[in-house]
Amino acid sequence: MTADPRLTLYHAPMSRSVRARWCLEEMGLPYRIERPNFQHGDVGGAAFKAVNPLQKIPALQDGEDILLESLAICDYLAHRYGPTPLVVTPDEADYGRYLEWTYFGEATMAMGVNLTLAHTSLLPEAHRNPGLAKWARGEVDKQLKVLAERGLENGARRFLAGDRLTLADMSLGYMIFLLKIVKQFDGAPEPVRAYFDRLRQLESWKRASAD
Ligand SMILES: N[C@@H](CCC(=O)N[C@@H](CS)C(=O)NCC(=O)O)C(=O)O
Repeated sequence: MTADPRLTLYHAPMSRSVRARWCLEEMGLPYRIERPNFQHGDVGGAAFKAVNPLQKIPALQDGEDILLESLAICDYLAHRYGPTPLVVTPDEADYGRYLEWTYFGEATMAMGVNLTLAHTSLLPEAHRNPGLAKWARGEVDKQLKVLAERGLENGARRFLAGDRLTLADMSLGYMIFLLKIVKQFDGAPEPVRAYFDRLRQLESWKRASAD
């Protein structure tokens, strides 16, 4: 009989828990999935507030501890249960760009992507603001251009740092995934589209994003 896994991921398809699950899959760690009811504004109902008072997905339970924030969860798994090639270490040449792109996914890109998503799909039509949607989409376009030119060096780089899959790709890959879901990715620069095609062929991505 196998023991219950120590790690539990609170997950919803297409949400940021895909990042955490991608990391778990890539590292081959045993985990259990909990699926709170993903109702916007009241995820998991009142009971889920004990896990995440903001009622957001993902959350990771490790024994008695609960950790929030998708990229913090990835960083935690990589360091607590690593070592893993998913991390670029300070002695490697690409350490700086690894940090830059890992943070970029949530700190810079999320605002434009979230507003695009909200004002093109998520909100009821009467609450959408076309001007805001246009502005947000413009920000995202600039970011995708920078991702193509500075991040992927116009296709010369297969991954963002260290010439291998890292947490930086998990950070950005998920943002691109969101844009695709809301049909805002078609006009993206070619190196970014080719990059996402590479990512989504990975078995770990397929398992993380399947359901
Ligand atoms: N910065 C957080 C964002 C968490 C977040 O906003 N999660 C979304 C799904 S991607 C959510 O739970 N939304 C439900 C809601 O807002 O009601 C992270 O990276 O974990």
